[in-house]
Amino acid sequence: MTLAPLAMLAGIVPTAVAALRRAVRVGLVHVLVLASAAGMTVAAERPITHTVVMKATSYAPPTLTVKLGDAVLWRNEDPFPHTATAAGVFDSKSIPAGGAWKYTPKARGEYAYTCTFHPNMKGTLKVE
Ligand SMILES: [Cu+2]
Repeated sequence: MTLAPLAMLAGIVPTAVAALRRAVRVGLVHVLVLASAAGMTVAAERPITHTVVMKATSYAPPTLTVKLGDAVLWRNEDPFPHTATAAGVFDSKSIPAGGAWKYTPKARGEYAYTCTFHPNMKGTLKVE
């Protein structure tokens, strides 16, 4: 009478243990997947260089958002010079036709800039 439940228990316990082992393995796999996903995110957040094209007397894109540590390259594709100038913050001076100027923002903030030769050219650099 007491042997039957014991036998049942003996059959169930190894099954339960196996199920538990499986669950732990699956959990470990999830932890590894999450860790590698986090690793990829860290890799994607390394400083990069963004490009703003100066063409047809405008900046493209007109608004650019970067992370602190990233660099911005203004590339002049017009046949005449431009500047990227945020008074008191940064000033490319004259960038000749076909030329470029690279700048790495020093602080977070939102910087409106313009071209000193063409005041209608307006851009915004957001640094997060
Ligand atoms: Cu200009």
